[in-house]
Amino acid sequence: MEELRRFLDGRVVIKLGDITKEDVEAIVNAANSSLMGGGGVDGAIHRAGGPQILRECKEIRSAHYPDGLPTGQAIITTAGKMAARHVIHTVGPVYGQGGREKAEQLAACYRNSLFLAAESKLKSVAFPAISTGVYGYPMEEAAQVSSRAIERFLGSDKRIEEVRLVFFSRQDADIFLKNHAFTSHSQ
Ligand code: AR6
Repeated sequence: MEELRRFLDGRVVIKLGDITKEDVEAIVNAANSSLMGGGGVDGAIHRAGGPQILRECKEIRSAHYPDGLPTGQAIITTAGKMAARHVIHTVGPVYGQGGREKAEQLAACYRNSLFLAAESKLKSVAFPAISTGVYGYPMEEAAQVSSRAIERFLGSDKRIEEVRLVFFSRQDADIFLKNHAFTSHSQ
């Protein structure tokens, strides 16, 4: 897993690799509102973690979200067989009309996932680039929205020590690094 850069006094790490291998307290899943699994990073997380994750998602659906998890919200399960201890499942927006609303929903995914991690006393969280695969959000725009949301959260809440942004391809990482809105670099 290759580390590319750090921002915000080292609290944000940009990496290249497969998020299912990340050794952090929580990895974030780019799920859909059914919470029943899917393709992309969602499929990879359920495969790597095993059936326990789906069992917990089903319980959470029936107890709290019979109609599905709304876009922008987040829930937490254990991580099954993965190195991480927990999975935070969030639902990104499907890109399309209503750019401002989509950006607000994408920012909410990052904010709500970080808040849930902090409330659960988890100090390190790894994110994939939510919505930038099947859901079609351009990486250039997602880079700005996600970095702003992360910086704002970390500025006002000191409980999370490390946020890793894990990109699956070098090309995606490069687009992120050209378009992010982090205000301070460190290393
Ligand atoms: N590690 C890190 N990043 C990954 C991995 C991985 N193992 N696999 C894919 N990515 P996507 P979305 C990147 O499509 O756009 C699912 O079917 C990928 O290159 O996984 O939010 C769900 O069930 C891309 O940059 O999520 C939903 O129905 C990013 O992860 C829908 O897709 C997100 O791509 C969600 O779509």
